[in-house]
Amino acid sequence: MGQARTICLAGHSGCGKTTLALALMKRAGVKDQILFDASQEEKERGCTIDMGIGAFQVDGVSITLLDTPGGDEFLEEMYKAIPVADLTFLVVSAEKAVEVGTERVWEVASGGKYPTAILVNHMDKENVDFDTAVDALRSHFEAKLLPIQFPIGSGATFAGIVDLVTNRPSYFGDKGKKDVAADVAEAAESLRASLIEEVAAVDDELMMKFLDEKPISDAELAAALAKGVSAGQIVPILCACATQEKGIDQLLKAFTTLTAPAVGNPGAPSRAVVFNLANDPYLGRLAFVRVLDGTLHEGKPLVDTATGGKVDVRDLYALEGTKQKRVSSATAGEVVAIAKADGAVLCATLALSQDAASFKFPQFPRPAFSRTIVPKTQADVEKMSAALREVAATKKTVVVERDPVTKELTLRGMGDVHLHVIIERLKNRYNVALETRQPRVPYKETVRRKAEAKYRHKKQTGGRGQFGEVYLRIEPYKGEGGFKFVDEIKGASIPNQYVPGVEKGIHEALEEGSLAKFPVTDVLVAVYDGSFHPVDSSELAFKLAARGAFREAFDNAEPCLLEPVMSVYVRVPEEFTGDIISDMNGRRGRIMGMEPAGKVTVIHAEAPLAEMQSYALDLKSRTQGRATFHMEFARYQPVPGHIQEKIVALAQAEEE
Ligand SMILES: Nc1nc2c(ncn2[C@@H]2O[C@H](COP(=O)(O)OP(=O)(O)OP(=O)(O)O)[C@@H](O)[C@H]2O)c(=O)[nH]1
Ligand SMILES: [Mg+2]
Repeated sequence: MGQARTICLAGHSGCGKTTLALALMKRAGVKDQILFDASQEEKERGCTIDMGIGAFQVDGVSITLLDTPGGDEFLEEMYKAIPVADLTFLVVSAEKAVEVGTERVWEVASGGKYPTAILVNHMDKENVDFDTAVDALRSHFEAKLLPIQFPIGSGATFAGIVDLVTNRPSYFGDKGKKDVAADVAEAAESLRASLIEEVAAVDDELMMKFLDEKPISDAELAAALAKGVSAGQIVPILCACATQEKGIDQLLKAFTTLTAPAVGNPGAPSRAVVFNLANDPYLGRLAFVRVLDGTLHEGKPLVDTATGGKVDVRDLYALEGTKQKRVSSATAGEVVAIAKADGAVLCATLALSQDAASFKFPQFPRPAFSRTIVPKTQADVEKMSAALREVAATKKTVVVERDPVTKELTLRGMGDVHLHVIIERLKNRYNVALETRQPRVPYKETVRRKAEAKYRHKKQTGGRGQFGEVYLRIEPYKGEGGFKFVDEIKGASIPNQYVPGVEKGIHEALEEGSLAKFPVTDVLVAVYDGSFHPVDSSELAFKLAARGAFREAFDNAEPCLLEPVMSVYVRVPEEFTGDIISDMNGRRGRIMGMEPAGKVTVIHAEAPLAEMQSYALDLKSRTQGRATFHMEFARYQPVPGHIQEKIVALAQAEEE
């Protein structure tokens, strides 16, 4: 992957990533308008929502920059960008280096295992101090954090940077100026000494020289540093001020000097990874890929290694700045977009053959905030599903699904802001107007004890009448599928040809219980007797009789409501555990276990879905956004009596 590098910018919201990206591209000579934060939804909010992708050249090396959002509900962009980047710059503010978003990036980057560097931005702000920021970072993150730059001045007097690898100062305004104040020189000297020692510690050859007190050249130090950074052993720290474009040249240089040329194989069969999908009004589904091996050629289809599905590589586009430019091929290391890539899905590995190795992404966050979506007009109903499908295909953390019990269409995402953005996007791009509301809880109904009933369906209307009589028994049942039908009919009291009608009637009755019209589950129904009429009996008559008998028996068998219980995992900084546990108790939750995981605790609890529908919002405000959670369906359990009464009363009120 010699001459192409991918650099990711990640960090807490507002730390200046997009400002930096713009400054970097401008400085690298991009002349066209740069389309970052350019969607209507981003413009309205003034923050990044979708990964921004831009490309430019630095010293003959093609750089692709991935600008990710810091907002916690748009977290998936980081999960897609960090793994494909040669280096991730964790951007922090010199004012407050460690914030929620900083911690989150660190977690996604597996504590620096994906090659990571830190950029201390906001160096122009009043009273900031580089050393203080470095100390804060060091006390939070366990890794070899090494400044490779030292700022000359800070705040209004941030005037230049000493490069600790070469021990040379450069001033932003005055290129010729080379002298440094004694205190800066001294601080830089001591940081450089520890840089050499720490870098030597991860490089055997350098270590030998260091121990033998032989001179180490700047080039040797730089090469060992790049190796250590690429291996995730060293996290270098740099500084800048994005708004005044200070430190930008130095940062551009670092994109190439801190990343060792990767060992991708340009001669190998082509293989690429889809790390981003976008919808372009002209180019259709745009699949951004990073080529891992070999060369991608226009017109040569690839297969998805997970499914074997074919993906046509019709039109290939490279980026110049943020503008698309047609190309006919792309080699290992490069980032290109495949247009009209209908068969491509997020995170897929595309290769010549299905046995090629798949590129691994970390486990994505699981969206746990659901809202029911309701189209505003009939026209919206028609356009809705295609638009929803397209939007959901571009995001791992947006799921559209139909609840099998309530039949409602739900949109699941990371939180209310996230879902709002999706709804706005559907309006802005597809002209589909949707409303959202809290989903109905998919309750079910069952019985607590055995009961019997008989029901005679008899109608005499002019010509042929209807007649069927069914005796049945209902009882609680724990077997598979939640239902069992037993034929205990003796002596043909119900002739064989009518038994299917009986079964149908029962199945229909199961669809809506008599408590609150929720489906009935966990029941066994045995039909043990009945009677028929040689002329008037029919399958329909027996269906109606069975339905009637079922309803009567159900009402007599102490029917009750069941509710879905979720298995919930909350990751929370220790200081909040007490609060989270007591809140969980208030939600009728049960704590199942607690496990420390570094500086956070993972609380495992079970709680009814009815109490968890706004948890994403509540948890955020309770912990200032420092906790995350996900939940999955565990099982159904009976609803406590007093709550059941309320639900039934509400259902009856709705009925009227
Ligand atoms: N004083 C000062 N302000 C800055 C600096 N960098 C960025 N800003 C300002 O901070 C605000 C947010 O900057 P963005 O670049 O949008 O922040 P971001 O990190 O991309 O934010 P998200 O996209 O939400 O993650 C803007 O008003 C910038 O002008 C800096 O170095 N110094
Ligand atoms: Mg941004």
